[in-house]
Amino acid sequence: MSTPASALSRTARISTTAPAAPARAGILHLGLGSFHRAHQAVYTAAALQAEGGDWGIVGVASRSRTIVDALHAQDMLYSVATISPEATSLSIPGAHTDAFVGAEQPDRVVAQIADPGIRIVTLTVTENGYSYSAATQRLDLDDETVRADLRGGAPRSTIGQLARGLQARAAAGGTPISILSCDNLAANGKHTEKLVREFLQELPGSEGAEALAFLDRAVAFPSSMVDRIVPATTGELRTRVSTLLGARDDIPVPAEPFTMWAIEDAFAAGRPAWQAGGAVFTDEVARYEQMKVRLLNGTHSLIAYLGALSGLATIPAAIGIHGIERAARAVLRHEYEPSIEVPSGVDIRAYETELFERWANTALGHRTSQVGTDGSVKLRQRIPEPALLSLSRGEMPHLIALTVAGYLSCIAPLPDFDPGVHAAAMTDAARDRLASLAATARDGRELARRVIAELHLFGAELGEQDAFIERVGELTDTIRRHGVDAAIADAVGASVTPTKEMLP
Ligand code: CS2
Repeated sequence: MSTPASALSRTARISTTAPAAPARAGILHLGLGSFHRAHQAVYTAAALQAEGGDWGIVGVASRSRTIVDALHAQDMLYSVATISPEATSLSIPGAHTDAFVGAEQPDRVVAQIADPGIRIVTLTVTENGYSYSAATQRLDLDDETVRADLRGGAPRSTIGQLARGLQARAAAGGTPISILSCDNLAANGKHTEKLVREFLQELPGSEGAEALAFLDRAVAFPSSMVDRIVPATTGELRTRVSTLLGARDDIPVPAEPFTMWAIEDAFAAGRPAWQAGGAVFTDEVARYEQMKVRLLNGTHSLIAYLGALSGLATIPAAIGIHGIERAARAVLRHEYEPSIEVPSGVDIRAYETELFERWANTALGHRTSQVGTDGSVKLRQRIPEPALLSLSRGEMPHLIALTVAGYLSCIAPLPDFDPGVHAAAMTDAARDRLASLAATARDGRELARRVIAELHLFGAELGEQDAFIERVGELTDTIRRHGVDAAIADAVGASVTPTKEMLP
């Protein structure tokens, strides 16, 4: 996509920013998906434009060649289409210096982490990508890829790659480096550090000792909260962007206008001037993360499952339904908001108003099936703590129970229930396991008990909350017998009333 500036400026209603001058790489990014390209890459391009510096990004796609091949064919460029019902604007971040596929060149991932020129490794590998076992609350030693990585050879898991890369860096002199997680996980920096340390501790004898000492001395794991709604790219967007640009772009990324990045300013070897793109450096990342993961992501899951069960393809279509909007307002106000500490300077009312505007962005076409995908790992981040907090106050979190009932109805439908095409399009690592539990469950109550109390899908503590599990089962049965609208009416109606048996 070598597009002359004149071609860009001819695209009348489109505002574009010219790509920054190529820099030398200082960042290795694992997870070259759409989110990274519409978020960290955009902030990095702004930083390069404002202050320069050797902060170009080498992008590593985990398995697929699509983005890597297209980036190479397009001079490492692509467009971000910022889409609202009012306007579309295109920008071309231009922060990448190179890209490759990690599964094809795992040794190169290790070598890049060891390269002293690389001073930050950023990660967007999704909640699924950390090889974390909720059951043991540590590195998943039952995971075949982790076990193979521990045995040696070229590492394939993200944690294995980080650990082996840091080992190689330690052996090569131990230049300081920062590992920056940009995934929707509570305390994502500490979480990543804990898993890398556990990997190194699992190595035989003193094999991990040098790297562990290096971690103590010169490796930082700042936490960060990332936020921007980035739907999957469609063929329609590719055509539209190419027409607007007057040049072919095979990998444009659609994104909403809103964007936010809150980062703990604790880097071991410098960082780009990401504030030039609007990033906030703060000691309150944990609060930002909690606010975002519960208010935005938790409610997003509810909207996605209720929307899919209502036969709706997109989040804006779902939030346009009165009952779903009421459910979203109720979960925010009564169940998520009381569970968070609002970061200083954030106006929570304005934040919530903006959330509804963002979800209602009809031009974006964010799909219910995309948000509903991987619920087994996403919900674990979003629901157990606020649910347990409500329960400890003697209040039933009816809308969180409805979120779980919606999830079960979509991913593990009981034999006589068809959740529809949008639910069928949701992928989830736990789908087969849950489907086999559903196949022999008598009703929603039995299914909820098996999944929450026996499988501990949402952690051991929630597995002991009988009244909550009962409520999930009841709502699952309501969805199946009377439809999703009836379940919404039931949960919203009950949402502020403590159940009788919970009253002191
Ligand atoms: C969504 C997120 O897919 C999901 O689960 O809730 O991807 C959400 O769009 C982003 O976190 C917004 O920052």
